Amino acid sequence: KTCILIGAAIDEGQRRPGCLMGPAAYRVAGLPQALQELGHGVEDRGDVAVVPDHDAQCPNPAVHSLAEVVGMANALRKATDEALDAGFPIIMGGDHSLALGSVAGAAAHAAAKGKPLFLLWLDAHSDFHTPLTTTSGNLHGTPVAYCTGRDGFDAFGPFPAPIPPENICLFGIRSVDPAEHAALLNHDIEINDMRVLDEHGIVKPLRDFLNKVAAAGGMLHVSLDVDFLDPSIAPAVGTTVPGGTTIREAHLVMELLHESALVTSLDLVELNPFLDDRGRTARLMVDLVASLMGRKVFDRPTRSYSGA
Ligand code: DIR
Ligand code: MN
Ligand code: MN
Ligand code: MN
Repeated sequence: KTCILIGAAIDEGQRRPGCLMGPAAYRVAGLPQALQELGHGVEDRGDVAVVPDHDAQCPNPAVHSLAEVVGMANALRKATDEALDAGFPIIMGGDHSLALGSVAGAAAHAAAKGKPLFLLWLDAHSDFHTPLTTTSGNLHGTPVAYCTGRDGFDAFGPFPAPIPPENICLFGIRSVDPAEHAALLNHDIEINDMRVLDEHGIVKPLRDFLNKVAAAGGMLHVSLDVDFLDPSIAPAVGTTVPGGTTIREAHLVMELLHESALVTSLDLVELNPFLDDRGRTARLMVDLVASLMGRKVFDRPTRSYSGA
């Protein structure tokens, strides 16, 4: 595979400065080398240039930094769509507001190819606010809602090909705001919160979803928020929530994704290197990407995802 690295240096989708150093931290932590060691080609396209959209408007006064977030979304939508023509895009964030662009780019690409797009959201949070319902005003809490085509995103333009809620899988969530909770009850999104993972483990819920993707012949975008991981192993994130996944669980997710051969694009989001402890979170994220891209201790017969 040719991995296309795209830097999305944005931290305005939330209020704690530092995520804009994420792309640099992934490079310092050796992401390009790890991919090369696995035999992949690597093309680093640098950090995308952002032109803030100062005409962007939103009726909710809580929302902040709309111009910058819309500017990043516009740039990343194009960059991700183009990168999908050339290889496997890995978007190095940056806070989760970047997914307002990356997933839109993947959706545009999938629509042009006549394929359905599926979305796997590895996160402590559901990110299902709209700009109209958010009380924090932090747009990193909104991308899943945008992907389904919900109202309130006028400043971003229409989502290219809204993703049917049943093609979206939230995985690892354990922090949901009241407005998100109410909206999720009205949408058929697959919700694997930590309770589900505690009860059934990682494998069954993830394989069920992957079988759905395979049966539909779909493309699969994976969005990995650092806070999917437990804060004890991944401290470099502004919104830690206790009770996250362990190192073993996270690697297992990545290995299952690799074996499925279904993943077509990836976001790495919310890493705040300023909060890290000697780079351990950045290095863990690099190791997880390596598992997703084929690193393993021993080869095992690959399970096929036929949708059966
Ligand atoms: C919270 C924050 N639900 C909000 N969530 C996120 O501000 O809307 N943290 N996405 O990572
Ligand atoms: Mn998130
Ligand atoms: Mn394309
Ligand atoms: Mn989160």
